[in-house]
Amino acid sequence: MSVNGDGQDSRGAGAGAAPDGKPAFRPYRHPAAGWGAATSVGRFVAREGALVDGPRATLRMNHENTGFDCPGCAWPDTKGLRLDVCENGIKHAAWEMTNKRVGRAFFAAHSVTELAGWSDHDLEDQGRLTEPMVYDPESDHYVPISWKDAFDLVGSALRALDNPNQASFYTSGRLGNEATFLYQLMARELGTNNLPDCSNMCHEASGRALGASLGTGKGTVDLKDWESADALFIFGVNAASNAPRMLTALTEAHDRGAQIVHVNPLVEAAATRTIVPHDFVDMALFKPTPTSTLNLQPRIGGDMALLRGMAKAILEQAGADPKALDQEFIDRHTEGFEAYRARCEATPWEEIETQSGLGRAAVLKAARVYREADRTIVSWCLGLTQHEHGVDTVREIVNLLLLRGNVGREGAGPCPVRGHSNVQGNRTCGVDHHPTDAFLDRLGEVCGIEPPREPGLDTVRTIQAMRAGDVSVFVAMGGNFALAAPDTPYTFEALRACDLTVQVSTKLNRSHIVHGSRAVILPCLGRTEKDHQREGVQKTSVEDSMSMVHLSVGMKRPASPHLLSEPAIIAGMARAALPDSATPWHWYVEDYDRIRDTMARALDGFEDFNRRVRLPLGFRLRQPARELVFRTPSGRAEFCAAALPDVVPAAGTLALGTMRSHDQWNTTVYSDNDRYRGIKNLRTLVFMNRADMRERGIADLGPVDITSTAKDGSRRSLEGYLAIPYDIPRGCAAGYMPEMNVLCALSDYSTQSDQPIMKHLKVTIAPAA
Ligand SMILES: Nc1nc2c(c(=O)[nH]1)N[C@H]1C(S)=C(S)[C@@H](COP(=O)(O)OP(=O)(O)OC[C@H]3O[C@@H](n4cnc5c(=O)[nH]c(N)nc54)[C@H](O)[C@@H]3O)O[C@H]1N2
Ligand SMILES: Nc1nc2c(c(=O)[nH]1)N[C@H]1C(S)=C(S)[C@@H](COP(=O)(O)OP(=O)(O)OC[C@H]3O[C@@H](n4cnc5c(=O)[nH]c(N)nc54)[C@H](O)[C@@H]3O)O[C@H]1N2
Ligand SMILES: [Mo]
Repeated sequence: MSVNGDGQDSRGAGAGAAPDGKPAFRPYRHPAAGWGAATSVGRFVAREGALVDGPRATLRMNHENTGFDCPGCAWPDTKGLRLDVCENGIKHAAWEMTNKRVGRAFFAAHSVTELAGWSDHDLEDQGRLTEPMVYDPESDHYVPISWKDAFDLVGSALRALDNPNQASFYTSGRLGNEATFLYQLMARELGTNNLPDCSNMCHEASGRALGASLGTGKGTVDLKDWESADALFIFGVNAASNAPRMLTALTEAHDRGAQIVHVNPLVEAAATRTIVPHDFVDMALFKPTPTSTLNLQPRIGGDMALLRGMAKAILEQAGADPKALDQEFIDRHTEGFEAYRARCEATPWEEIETQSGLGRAAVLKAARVYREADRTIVSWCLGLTQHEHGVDTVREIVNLLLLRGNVGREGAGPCPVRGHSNVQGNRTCGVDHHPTDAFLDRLGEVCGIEPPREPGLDTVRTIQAMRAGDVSVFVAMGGNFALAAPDTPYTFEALRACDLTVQVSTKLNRSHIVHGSRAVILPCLGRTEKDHQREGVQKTSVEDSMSMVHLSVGMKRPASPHLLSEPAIIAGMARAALPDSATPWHWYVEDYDRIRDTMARALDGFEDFNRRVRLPLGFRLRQPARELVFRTPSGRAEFCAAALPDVVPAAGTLALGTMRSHDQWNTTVYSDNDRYRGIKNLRTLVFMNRADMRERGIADLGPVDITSTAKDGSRRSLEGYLAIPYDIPRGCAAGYMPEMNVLCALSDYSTQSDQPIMKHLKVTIAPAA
């Protein structure tokens, strides 16, 4: 592929591997997981040279406090089932444990301008970073720098700012709780709440909606609830690829006769059948278990109309069947029911059908499943959140649950599927650009600092501020900001406008190549590695999607003797930036128990942290809503009577959602294949309905140009993508992030959540010019 200096061509950022064959599409007809997954793992682990460590490491993954937490997704570990690992978790760990290294010789051999022409896959595939590097503008190379000099450089840049709000501190959801706590303490001691994080791009909408409805920003259910639910509704998640351990829960639910309804414009692999890889008998017999009892394919953005229709049906039935509603629960625990009922009555069925893209019969079918279940869990991921009306949609889930008292009891409740393995813990431990006064008061008191009170910048606003020159120092604890953020060229300009960019990373990526006038790469230990400090080998803690906090301990020899742990890097930067700080930064790093002791005093729910986190399965953070304690203004769970948004694409346009392939971890693309969707050797594609293709004269695998129109009328294009005829509703299209971030205008973020609208771009698609 021809690329310009940014590794981009007219087809977007070159994220993928060089394809090793011709693009091909053949629908996948096998169960999810099973032997396909096992074979893929074998090949992958061998390629990374993690042959010895790969399989052995997985045996140590997700152990009761003696192994490391899977660095992959945030799905909880099944109690007792220590082998509950998955293809993508193993790949993710093996990618970190690779034998490949990128050291000073590599950087001496390749200038940054040259590396800018490499694909993202090739950058990361060089292996683990081994020592701190600084950008040398004279030679256009990264050159080695000592840790001390690197910290001094960061510290002097931070000290030189007129105002601490000219710095912004990003977190990608991998960071352990202890490092997270130190990181936000450093930012606040400096005097800023500029703590953007990756949840600004994934579950911000869920947090805000659950906070407004239930007074807690998290889900209320745990895995035990999954084991006793009668009905499971799974909205907008590609579980077989992105939360594969959910497959275990789905097969168990199916085996005990629960109803499982998947709601997704695409029928993903998890909505068919699976062979759970650790079920050796099923594996040997090729025996799949169904993972779905009903699949509904709404239009993109049509979920809220479906949920509203289900609620309307329940309310209509309540006249004849008083048991359809849990009136006692509604009376005792909720607020706003009458307004919500009126809103449902006033929403005509025709509107529900048009906006959901589903016939009335399908909506009633879903309502019947809900009506007939005593205990219902509704689970969701990005298919619901990355929309303009993501907050209203999640609140509609809660509305529906409240109607039948499905909150605060066993086997029932809302359950967002979080992304990165510790993204939830990051928020709990203080990474929040909009902290509450109560949080800041206590932090200030316990840590003896004067925390800033004005809200900080989130991801979108950090990019705007960098571009405008209002933020000049950007620090990223992990992640790949340049590619993960929307509007790739704009984000690149923003990063380049900085005086200093600091990337704390394990692997080389685009964010090292697109940098400020000054730039440092600070390489850190990965979660799989042993973290030796003065008082011995350290453990860190993480929080999963269901609020379980437990320990993770690395077991592998570090990729290089020069790596530092994330807490040590934060402490190094903090000491250099805050020479007069009374915070005992280095004393904390000598023994993470000391950090935990402070966290126990500063954070709600972390009392007695060091003891409780050492219990065999860790401990569960209190969930007030689970106990029917609602920290809302009314003290009750609050219905939301928002009107349905109009999500029907204008004539000639399509709604396009960006998503991950099976062989990818966010911006890390392992290969150009997407097994469960039947794709080989291709990422520059767009899935379309066959009728939409015919109408536009587009052939199967025919080249097309895609143009998005932003809210402000500005246009962005990708050229030469290949169209794949797919089972997706008319008017809808889908393709891969991060390549398609080129199409997302930075200004197109939700007015409800400030999240970039990554699942609902307004596009036209035409045969390539
Ligand atoms: N292997 C692997 N695991 C991962 C990740 C990874 O990249 N690779 N990423 C992690 C992270 S950070 C996150 S946040 C999660 C993301 O997990 P997902 O939310 O599964 O991520 P996406 O790939 O964006 O898939 C979104 C799903 O939503 C559907 N969808 C799109 N639009 C709509 C809509 O309007 N309505 C409905 N109902 N569905 C819709 C798509 O068809 C797709 O199935 O996964 C985490 N786990
Ligand atoms: N169009 C579109 N864009 C999206 C999305 C979408 O659905 N559509 N999804 C959004 C979502 S949900 C998310 S979460 C973001 C993801 O955004 P990020 O979290 O910023 O990106 P990742 O690709 O997960 O980051 C990968 C990099 O993390 C570093 N890394 C890996 N492990 C560690 C570690 O242990 N420590 C440290 N310090 N670094 C490590 C490696 O250097 C690696 O290159 O992307 C968002 N962007
Ligand atoms: Mo995410």
